[in-house]
Amino acid sequence: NPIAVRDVIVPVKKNLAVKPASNGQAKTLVEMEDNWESFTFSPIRESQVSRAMTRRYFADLDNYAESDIVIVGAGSCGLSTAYELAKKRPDLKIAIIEAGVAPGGGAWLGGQLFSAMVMRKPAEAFLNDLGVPYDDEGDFVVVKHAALFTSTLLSKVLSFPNIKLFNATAVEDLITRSNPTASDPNAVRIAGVVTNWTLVSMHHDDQSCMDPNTINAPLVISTTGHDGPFGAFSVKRLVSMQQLEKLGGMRGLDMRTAEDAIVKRTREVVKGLIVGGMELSEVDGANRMGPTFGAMALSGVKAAEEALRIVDE
Ligand code: AHZ
Repeated sequence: NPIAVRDVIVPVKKNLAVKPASNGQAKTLVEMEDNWESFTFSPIRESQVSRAMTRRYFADLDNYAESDIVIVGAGSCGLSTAYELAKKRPDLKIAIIEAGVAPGGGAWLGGQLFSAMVMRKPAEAFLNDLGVPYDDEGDFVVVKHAALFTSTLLSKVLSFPNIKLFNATAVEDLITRSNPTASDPNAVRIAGVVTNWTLVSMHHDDQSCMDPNTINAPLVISTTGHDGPFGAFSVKRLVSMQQLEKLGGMRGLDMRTAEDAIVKRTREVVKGLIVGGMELSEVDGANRMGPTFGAMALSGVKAAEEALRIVDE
């Protein structure tokens, strides 16, 4: 418990013993064409599917319980950070925790319900690196669909063997260790994250206490976006645990200043916690930028650079 039975499996009397898959050559799609009458899938038993999924998931939970870096939030900034880190350092174990089922945050559309995504120069360098095509409009470039950017970035990030994305999983708290300094005897360093499946996080009020899980990591990079039902998670927690006096609060929209500010200020805010992307606007009181995404990509590049500086210290 608490697991609901959703349907029953109807046993088929014959074929209960599943034969091992044939070792013959895999069929090509062309060979399947015009042969649909004789078409059949390889045999399977339901438990094989369950085990194929759960064995990997629990091995990943075990493996990533000690990670080198945890990235909180898989929006445009978090994914850009992950891409840069994994590209440069295949030796680091990187866990990404994303509260939503669908990773990508606000980067599936360019703005409002429009498709095209705008990036101001010089952020096209990131698109060139990824291999995402764009129209050059002078001082800015336009990707024909934001989903082309996000899906390309996501597919590259997920292909790195040293990255595991735990989606539908929320960071509920930060792990801290006492780290007193001359100016602040109550200072802490961040030493990992406390997680729970998001559906569980959403039901703390109407179910009995459901304790969370944990991931230890010497470095956490938080990119949870600006304040909202889920956003600005880590920096709000820094205030409630008295590691930041207060948040500056994101200011009104000004594309001209917002993007430079976010990239320049991407940094380690409290020992062991780098903040990037729009979450940072809440720390410093930077302007909102609206539907331009260059700062999210380059804040990710800067967050990765800061992280590697700390890791190599
Ligand atoms: O689900 C969130 C989203 O995918 C996830 N997230 C938030 N809280 C979390 C938590 N645990 C795990 N506690 C959490 N995941 O973080 C992701 C944030 O993505 P985003 O796209 O909102 O943020 P970003 O900083 O990568 O990009 C911001 C995009 C915006 S908003 C904006 C404006 O309004 O001005 N402009 C841009 C470019």
